[in-house]
Amino acid sequence: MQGRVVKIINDFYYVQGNEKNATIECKLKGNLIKDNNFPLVGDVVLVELTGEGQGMISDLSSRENRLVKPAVANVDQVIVVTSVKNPKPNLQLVDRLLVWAYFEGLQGMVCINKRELDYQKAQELAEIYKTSEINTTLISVKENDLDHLPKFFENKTSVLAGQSGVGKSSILNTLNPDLNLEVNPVSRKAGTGKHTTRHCQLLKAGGGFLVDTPGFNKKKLPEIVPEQLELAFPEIKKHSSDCKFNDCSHRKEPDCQVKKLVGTDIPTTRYEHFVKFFEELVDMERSF
Ligand SMILES: Nc1nc2c(ncn2[C@@H]2O[C@H](COP(=O)(O)OP(=O)(O)O)[C@@H](O)[C@H]2O)c(=O)[nH]1
Ligand SMILES: [Mg+2]
Ligand SMILES: [Zn+2]
Repeated sequence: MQGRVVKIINDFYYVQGNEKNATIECKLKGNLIKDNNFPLVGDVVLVELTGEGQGMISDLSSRENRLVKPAVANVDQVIVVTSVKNPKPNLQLVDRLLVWAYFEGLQGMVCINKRELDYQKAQELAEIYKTSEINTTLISVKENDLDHLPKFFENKTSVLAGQSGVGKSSILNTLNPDLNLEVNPVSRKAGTGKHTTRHCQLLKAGGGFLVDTPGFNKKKLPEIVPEQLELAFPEIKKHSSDCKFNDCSHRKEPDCQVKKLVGTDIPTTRYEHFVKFFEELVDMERSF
């Protein structure tokens, strides 16, 4: 049978076949070990059944893509989760994660949780990303207001990313109560939450596969040249051909159409993060 690796613990690989099948506990066949061909979570594999709920993995299909952190193969989408408050939204991290998704070749979207804590603020946050032409949705796990979420990840493999404490594990538990993932109160001292999600696995929820990640509060930029950065900012890219200089970096150049639109068509925080990331990339380039 064919299936998908959903979890790896030591040298046991847990493979899920079609929806009705239970997970098969597998070991690897010698040929894969000899060729150093070790499956990752997310890989599509061929399993020879050896007993009730047990088997041997004999082959793996070629990967569409693979992420290093989290280590998952065949991902379609990154859902960047943020909260309206508690913890305070870190929009720079949201934008960083969107840049990361873009350059991994993945679709990126923003999910704003805890909307019940401040409806107006939630709406303002959503406007930022809608203006930027990024798929955005508002939810509240607490008020069970997330029925509209599954349509975004049906039949896809999505990584849930974002600060700890924003409600990633809570989203998964609500969509699939069998998961019973650990949910931790946002730590009061730092308002940042704890890191509780440890090993990476594919979780079935809302008609798709999701990967919960431990909150990463930092993310390095991809290794790109600064001039590529605007590709990940659709609202900036859209106007860059109207700048006077065709190599305009939208920072100090005269007659920059992008700068003119900051605060209207281009949200201020998005522009600020663009400039910040651009300068980080320039520094990275210098250090090569
Ligand atoms: N007020 C409110 N709290 C929520 C909501 N969703 C999750 N939480 C709480 O936020 C805290 C962190 O949730 P958790 O799922 O562990 O976040 P994660 O670190 O992103 O996985 C927990 O105390 C949850 O009960 C929500 O919609 N509203
Ligand atoms: Mg969690
Ligand atoms: Zn410009």
